[in-house]
Amino acid sequence: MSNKLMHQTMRWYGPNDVVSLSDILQAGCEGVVTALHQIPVGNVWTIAEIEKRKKMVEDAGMTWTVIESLPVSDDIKKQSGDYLQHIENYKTSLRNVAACGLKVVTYNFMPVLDWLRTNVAFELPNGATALYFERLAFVAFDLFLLKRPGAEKDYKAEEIEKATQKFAVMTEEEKKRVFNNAMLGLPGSDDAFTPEQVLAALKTYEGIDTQKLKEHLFYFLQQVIPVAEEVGVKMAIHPDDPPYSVLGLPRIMSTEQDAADLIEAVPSKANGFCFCTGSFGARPDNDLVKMIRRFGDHIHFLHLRNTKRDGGGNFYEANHLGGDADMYAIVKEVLLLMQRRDISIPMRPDHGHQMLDDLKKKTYPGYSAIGRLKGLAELRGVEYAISRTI
Ligand code: DNO
Repeated sequence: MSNKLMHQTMRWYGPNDVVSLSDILQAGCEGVVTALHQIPVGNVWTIAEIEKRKKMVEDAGMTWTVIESLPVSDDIKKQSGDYLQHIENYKTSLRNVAACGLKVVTYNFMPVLDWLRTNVAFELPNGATALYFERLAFVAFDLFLLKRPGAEKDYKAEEIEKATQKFAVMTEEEKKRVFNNAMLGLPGSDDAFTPEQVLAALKTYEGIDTQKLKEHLFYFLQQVIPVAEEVGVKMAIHPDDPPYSVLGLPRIMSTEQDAADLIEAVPSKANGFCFCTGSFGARPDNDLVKMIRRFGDHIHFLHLRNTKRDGGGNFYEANHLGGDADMYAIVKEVLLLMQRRDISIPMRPDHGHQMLDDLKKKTYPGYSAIGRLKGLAELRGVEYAISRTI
């Protein structure tokens, strides 16, 4: 019997991406994961725009397998302003993507910022670079660079003390780097946020705690999941990255309990996950294999990535087969899951080191061609080997 293998993809940021569709095809991908970043968040994705992007991918010999992301507006997350209209627009977009034959839609419910790192070019001993989150540098950024009002309430006295010491010895260049990295705009955009914009956006979340944000997520899902079911689309929430509160903002998709709450709130196969082993894996209390087993029926897309944590709340992005996550056990569990469900789940090697010729290029942080190709090739080998023995 031949076992089903994962459907291999890479993220493509669109026509402006320095990594071309041909590069992705050569890496061995069958599909790409992309989004219409040019459409403002909250607006409808029209069939014409979706078809245009789909054709580009298909002309290059691949399929547009997953949308990452169809973003959810901050108004929906806060239930403010035009949020009801945005939800209606989201439903229309779901109908439109389904009409174009697309089946999986990734989104996240992180307020204001998407993923966050303090250094996007952390030099590894071998000369390649990785994405890095350094807790004290982040605390120092929050307290002394962003100067968020009330920030000191979110940290322990000891942590503030250490961050103060750290800040005192940080060079101007380091300060600038932490600042710029924390202010990076949304994926697919080259525009960074300004501190004023971030502080103003944070202020609009006053009064929205974890409980409220979860209620807003569940309300959103109650509205859109019936449409997703009707048109045959699977929704896949991406976990918080990093998986805990940052800048005083609530985070609600960080733990196994959060994942269980999501499904319980709107029980449907169309309500599921983009299971990101890098994001969930940055917390030592998330047992990734157990979570795949528990939520398997709701896993519609996989981000395979590995992080290496230390005791101090820091982590860097390790090799795909290195780091704290047991990639062998994860891939094996995914193979068993696909065997049981008799499907092929789309995956992408999430992020990659900047290495070799790519060190000279400017790609979106984490999205170089060679580093991801290396990750994909290693994962593919592990998967192939395990598939022959189960
Ligand atoms: C970062 C990505 C995230 C992800 C979104 C999904 O590299 O994993 O930006 O695409 O959070 O909505």
